Amino acid sequence: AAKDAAASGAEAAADQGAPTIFDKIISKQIPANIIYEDDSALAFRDINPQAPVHFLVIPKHRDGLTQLSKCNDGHEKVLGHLLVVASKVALQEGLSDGFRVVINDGVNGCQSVYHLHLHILGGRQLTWPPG
Ligand code: IU
Repeated sequence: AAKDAAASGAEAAADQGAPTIFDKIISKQIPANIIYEDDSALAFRDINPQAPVHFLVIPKHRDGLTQLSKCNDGHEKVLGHLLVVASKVALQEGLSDGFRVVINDGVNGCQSVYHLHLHILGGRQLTWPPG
């Protein structure tokens, strides 16, 4: 219940445009292991990796995308770009035998940071279904 309350609080803050920890990574206020950057996307290694390779791809301009379920038709270009970046960086990271892309959405999806992000996991045989 405490975790749910915390998640709802984070969601509410982000919806109001409050900076998230990822905004601070984008602005280089806090350090991250950045492995790819362009005008609209950033990829960096997850601080708590769940696989030998685990990185996140995020939009630099959140533009209302606190979570996937807040997207609209105007987000098609950036959403497509994030997937292209995910694939390019996965190959750059040596994941030629395959990888997984995950977007956690909301409380039931175990989302903890309300700034849209793709998880890319690989470097070992992954299992299915996820928890
Ligand atoms: P989630 O899908 O919102 O649960 O994922 C958030 C991820 O962000 C999670 O895997 C964290 O380990 C990761 N992360 C990070 O890489 N750097 C940070 O400063 C913070 C979280 I806070």
